[in-house]
This record gives sequence, structure tokens and C-alpha cells, in this order.
Amino acid sequence: MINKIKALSAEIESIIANNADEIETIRIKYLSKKGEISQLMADFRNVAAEEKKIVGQLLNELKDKAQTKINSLKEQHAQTDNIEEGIDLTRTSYPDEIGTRHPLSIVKNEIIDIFSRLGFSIAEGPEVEDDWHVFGALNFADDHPARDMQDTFFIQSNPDILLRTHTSSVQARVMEKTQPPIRIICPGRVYRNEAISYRAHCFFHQVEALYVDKNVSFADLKQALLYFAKEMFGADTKIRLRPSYFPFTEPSAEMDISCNICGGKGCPFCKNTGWVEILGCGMVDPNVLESCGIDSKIYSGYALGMGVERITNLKYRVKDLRMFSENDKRFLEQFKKAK
Ligand code: 2NM
Repeated sequence: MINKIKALSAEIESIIANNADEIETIRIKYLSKKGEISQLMADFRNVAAEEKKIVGQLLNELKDKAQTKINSLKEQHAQTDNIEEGIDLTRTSYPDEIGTRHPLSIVKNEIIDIFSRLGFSIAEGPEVEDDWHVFGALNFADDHPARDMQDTFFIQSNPDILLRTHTSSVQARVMEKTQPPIRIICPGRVYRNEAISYRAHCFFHQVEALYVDKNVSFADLKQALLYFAKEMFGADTKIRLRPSYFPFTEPSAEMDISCNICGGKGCPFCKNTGWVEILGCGMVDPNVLESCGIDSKIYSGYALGMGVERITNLKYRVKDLRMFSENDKRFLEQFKKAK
């Protein structure tokens, strides 16, 4: 009996199986009711009394061994099956990292949404531009300081190829190609030759709007500005316009909104004035319309432009402009829940 148990034990140890069917055959052979181990158990009655203890122990060990072997064969087989199907369940898991939208994109999209509701559609154009579309067509005098190497990036010292300093170049291109009515919004990156600091960068983002049609007036501009300010900063927001100068608009103005941090009472952010500047605007200079092939005796238009960084700072109080382009995840992830 003991020899038989030892022989079976050695046999079980060396078993190999290639699939689930083979494992089942093995299980039946050793562990089923009529299996070899059950037969031995049945023969246990005939074992001499003085051997019962040792034989009983060996029999139990054999049964455990067979069960353990079958379990481990099943486990091995399940894993190889999954690998064959392309799923490796032995691989460690890792969490999916989902990116976040950049704060400038969040705010840019919000500006676009507001102007879309006023009927504006998006226009885009090249960042590497020629002098005509950035300056010439837009009524910049030949000796305007923006045309200077100090302020504008030129490509390979060619004075005719440069990085756009504003997205108005896109508007010049649209006016050249299309007759009014034109109602476009131009978001995009622009470049200026500035020393980088917490408050200036050599590139930033703009959104400019342009509306050209018959009888477009300054009152239309003011109405659009008020709508924009209330949608962007809340229904209580007040606006004020101050006279200003831009080469491409006449008259020109800068718009302030009531300080959305102190509510207009005065705080360090608005330097105790209760107002903060957010954009520039004006009526498109007739020279610009004519340069782009639009009859200024029939049509008039308004235009406005704003820096996306500035609006974002107002909404989210970002203190250092450089953070927008450093791609530090600790900064960017703060905007996870913002829409
Ligand atoms: C501004 C301020 C005032 C502007 C002008 C034009 C164009 F192409 F029609 F001449 N586009 N954008 C404009 C006017 C932009 O940004 C501060």
C-alpha cells in the first residue's frame, strides 16, 4: 500500500497538461469517486491496524498533492489562454492619466462662444506673415515703431517676412477676399520682441473681432462690448470707454470694466481706481477698408482686440505670465474643474 502511494505521488508530480480537457481527464483519473486515490481510500479498511496511522497520513497527503497540482495546472492554463487572446493578466495595472485643458484655451473658447452668439464666425491665418498684411494694409506708417527690428521678429533678416504682431493680419486677408457683410472673430498666437518677465512675453494670444457692413456705427460697437463684458464677467459688470489711438481705427478707444475683484470699490488690483482695462477697439479706418478692396463710402466697420492672457488673469488671478508656457502640470491641473 505504501509503495503504491509513493508511486502515485511521483506520477502526480510529473504530470503535464496542455489544455482544459487534459486537466479534466487527469482530475477524473485521480480524484473522481472511482479515481485511483478514491480506490486507495476504499482499500484503507484492509490496512493492518498498526500501519493505519502512517498510511492514513500518507493517503491524505497524496490527496492534497493531487488537488494542489490540478489547481496549479488550471491557473497556469488560464494565464496562457489570456496571453494568447492578447490580454496579459500578469501585467501590473497603471492609472490612465487624462490631460487637462489649458487655461488659455478655456478662456479663448469662452470668448469665441460669446461672439458666436452675436453671429461672428472664426477666421484663421498664418503666423508667419508679410509686411503688407501685418502693417501695410492696416494703415501703419512706413516709420511706425512696430515695424522696427526692436519690436517685431523678422525671419532671416528679411524685412518682408515676419511673425505677426496681432491677428488683424487675418482680418486684412478676409477683407481682401470677401465683400461685406463680414462678421469674424480671429483667435491666435502673436509675437512681439519683448524681454520676458512676469508681465511680458515674446508671444501671447489674442482674439480680435471685426464687423463690416452698411451703417455699422460706434453704438453697435458699444452694444457688442457691453454684451461681451456682462457675459464674460457677470451681469453686474459695468464698462467705460476711454479715447485712445490705434493706426487701424478712427476713432479708437480702450475699454475698462468695473473691477471684478473689489466690485469697483478700489483695491490693489485696480490700483484703487475701481476699473481695469481689458481691450482696445474702434471704427475701422477708411484707409484700411480701401487697402483691402472695400468701398469705404458704402461700408463701415468696427474692430476690437484683446489679450487672452489678460482676460485669463482677471478670471483666475494668475500672477506670472510665464506660467502659461511652462507646462508645469501642478499649474495646469488646477484648471481641471474649470469649464
Ligand atoms: C485692437 C484694437 C483696435 C483691430 C483692427 C482691425 C482691422 F483689421 F480691422 F483693422 N482688427 N483689429 C483692432 C482695433 C485691434 O486690438 C487691441
